[in-house]
Amino acid sequence: MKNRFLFLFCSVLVFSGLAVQAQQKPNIVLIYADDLGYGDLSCYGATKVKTPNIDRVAAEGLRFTNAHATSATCTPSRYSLLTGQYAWRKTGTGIAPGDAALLIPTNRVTLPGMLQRAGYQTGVVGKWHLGLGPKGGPDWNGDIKPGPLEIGFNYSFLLPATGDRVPCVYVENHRIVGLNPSDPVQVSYKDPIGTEPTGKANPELLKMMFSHGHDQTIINGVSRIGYMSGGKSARWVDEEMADVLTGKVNQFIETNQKSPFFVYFSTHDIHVPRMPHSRFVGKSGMGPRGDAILQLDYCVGEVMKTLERLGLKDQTMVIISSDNGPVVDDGYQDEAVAKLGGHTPAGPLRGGKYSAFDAGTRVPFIVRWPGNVKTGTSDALLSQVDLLASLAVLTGQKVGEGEATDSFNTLNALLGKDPKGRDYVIEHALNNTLSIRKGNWKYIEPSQGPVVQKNTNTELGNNPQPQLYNLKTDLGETKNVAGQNPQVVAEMVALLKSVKEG
Ligand code: NG6
Ligand code: CA
Repeated sequence: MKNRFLFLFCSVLVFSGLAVQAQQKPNIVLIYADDLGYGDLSCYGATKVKTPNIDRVAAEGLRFTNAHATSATCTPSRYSLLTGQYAWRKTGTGIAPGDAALLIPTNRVTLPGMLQRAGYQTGVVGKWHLGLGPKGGPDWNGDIKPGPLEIGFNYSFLLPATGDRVPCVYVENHRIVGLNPSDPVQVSYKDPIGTEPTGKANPELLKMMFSHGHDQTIINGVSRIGYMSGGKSARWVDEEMADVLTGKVNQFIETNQKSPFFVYFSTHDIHVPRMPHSRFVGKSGMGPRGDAILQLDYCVGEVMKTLERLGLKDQTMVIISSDNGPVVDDGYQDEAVAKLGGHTPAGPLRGGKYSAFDAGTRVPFIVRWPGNVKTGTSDALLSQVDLLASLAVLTGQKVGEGEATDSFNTLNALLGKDPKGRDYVIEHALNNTLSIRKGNWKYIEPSQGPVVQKNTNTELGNNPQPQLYNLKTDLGETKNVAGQNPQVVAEMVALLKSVKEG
């Protein structure tokens, strides 16, 4: 009798546990901005530019002050986000050329693949920059695979690499959109291809002049990195890109509204070339960089409206973040420097995109899921590499032994229940310099890399000596206190060594 009672009692527990778990599978919308800095949003203290839609998401959700991309550039950050592994463990995961092969192995657990197993419909829309196709690069005029569909996405609509790299066409699932087979796309990152003008030879044809690099094939009046010929009917129009991508995200949400869905909206904004729609031109007073921030904010608003219209706003977890820190002049003369007007893209932090200083990787990070994520601000230490393990716990999935080994479950921090978060975070910069954030400390390992990247005017944070900063008293990393704290330095060296070997 007693046993039967116990059995019943346990069944009720198990049953109600499952019920809770089923309810807890929210839709997940991950809006991943490009090069958006810690100080670029008004909810993060910007006063010269206003981002009301993103601010609303933050006001209704949780805004993190100490969240990090894993790297100060795009490709490695995205690699880590999707695989739960630090990109620096694998060679060839630096900024990828536009004709790179798919960097993510197809036999490994990925964030979308894990969610697919949990019953999600998974989609990616926007910048990819993780390579496509087999070794040697993709067949642009045939089936472009392997790609997102082979690593766990049900749907993809991509800029193959970046807005400033050829080929300047959209790829939907396995095919270039709108390609005329009699005008095949050809791409080269070595020698010029075709007869089309380049920025270098014909600068008079440009709508926007380059400042460094970006002087190869001209597409839509903007010269790019790399050479391209053909595919005339398929070429994108930069000024329409934000609307095109947002439309695809909204369509994906609409199509999949009945099943749990995960959509990775990887915006082109606010990366170069900054060519916002005419609706935004001149509206920020800060030139195209500021106008692109307004455009990004608008896109977030449009996605939120779609969720609202479909009655999904409260059963959807919305995450907004960025792949790396900010850069002002990233290769085009777009007045970003001249019109900055007192705006501080990195907020109080030092460095920026490419840098080992904190602005390289400390980025905006906002989570909204009413009733489940606390509202307010959290100082918990968070890393994007943990999304895989954390969302696996949220959706009741197991990550196998030896898989996604750098990804830790920090779900409670994400939900606002744990104010501390991770014990430490590893950051990776352009020259492969690694740093650690732990407690109040920031340690940057010795590096022979350049101190400053002149073209972008970025302090890279490289120093042949070990650097240690106390971010509690010196958030701007101005005073290297490694000499005064040999014990702390030794601990950091040991920790970094163990993570590298792990
Ligand atoms: C750099 C490009 C820069 C940008 C970056 C990648 C030059 C001179 N600079 O090499 O413009 O494209 O790569 O940015 O070519 S990221 O956000 O995708 O990492
Ligand atoms: Ca980026």
